[in-house]
Amino acid sequence: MTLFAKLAVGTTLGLALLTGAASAENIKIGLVVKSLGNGFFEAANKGAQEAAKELGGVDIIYTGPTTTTAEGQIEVINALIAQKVDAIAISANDPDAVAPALKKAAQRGIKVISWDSGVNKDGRILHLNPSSNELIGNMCLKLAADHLPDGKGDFAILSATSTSTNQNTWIAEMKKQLPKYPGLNLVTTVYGDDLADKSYREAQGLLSSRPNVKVIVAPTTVGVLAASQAVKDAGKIGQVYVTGLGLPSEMAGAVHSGATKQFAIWNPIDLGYSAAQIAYRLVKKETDGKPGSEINVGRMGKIKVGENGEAAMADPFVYDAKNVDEFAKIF
Ligand code: RAM
Repeated sequence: MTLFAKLAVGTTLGLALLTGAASAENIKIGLVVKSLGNGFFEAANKGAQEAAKELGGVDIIYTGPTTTTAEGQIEVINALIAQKVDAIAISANDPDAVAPALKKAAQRGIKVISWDSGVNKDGRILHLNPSSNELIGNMCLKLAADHLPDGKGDFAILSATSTSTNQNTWIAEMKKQLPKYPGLNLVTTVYGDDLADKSYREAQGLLSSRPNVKVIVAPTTVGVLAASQAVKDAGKIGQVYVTGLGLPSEMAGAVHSGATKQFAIWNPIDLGYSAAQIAYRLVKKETDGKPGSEINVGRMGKIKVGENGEAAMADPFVYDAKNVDEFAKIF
């Protein structure tokens, strides 16, 4: 580009006149989610759209399968390759199964990152965690202990799918850190696949087959909502508590009914915003995203990629009867 063209870029007119239609095309970022219809991902999309608006010349293609399967995501990835997107930012239903399709995308010059739920190292440039995995694991245990008298009793985990990278990582962290909470006894882990009805049935199953379980910990926004509904419908409020990771907008009712006292989450809008920012910076070659690099993420500041090729956004926050309504208006 000539100096004159460079100066002209930035005014729409100059861009159209001097660089032609092809390069005036917007940068296309495919934001692939575990499944459509999940409020958490809808909030993340809000943030991604915000980043696109701020950066200018960016289209976010919000997409995902209708159910939380890797097969569904592979189809979506192939469709994005055919659309010739510039970047794919995926929250994966399986760390391995989606990798070959993502490698194909990378071979065609598409910048691939994972966020929220990771893809194995060879399938992406970097992975953006919402927060430190260790911290999330500890927080889930602390929330469970805080719902029990003297922090003592049986609890069960209601997770998303059994192949979900983020939930599996957090559950592994919970198991690792359990010795810090000697009163807590983990009896079982069940999977609701981030589907409202399956999660509800799994929670019902826990209530009937595990009468000693006093707390259900669901490290998924879909699971925690379904479990609190199941506890309420079973008339077990005050006997069994539900906690974990939830959206204030979805969990306000559960807090007010007493099905949960507290739950946690990071800001999903910020997470989607950050994922879109990172994808954009990679497309623009402002960063290579390699371990050790620092990436500009707009209003979120800078994010550093660790030696393991992963970065973390911010700490989770705890919601209870005092603050849930205020945040319910946001996400
Ligand atoms: C669900 C999804 C998502 C997870 C949140 C906490 O919406 O499983 O991946 O990060 O819960």
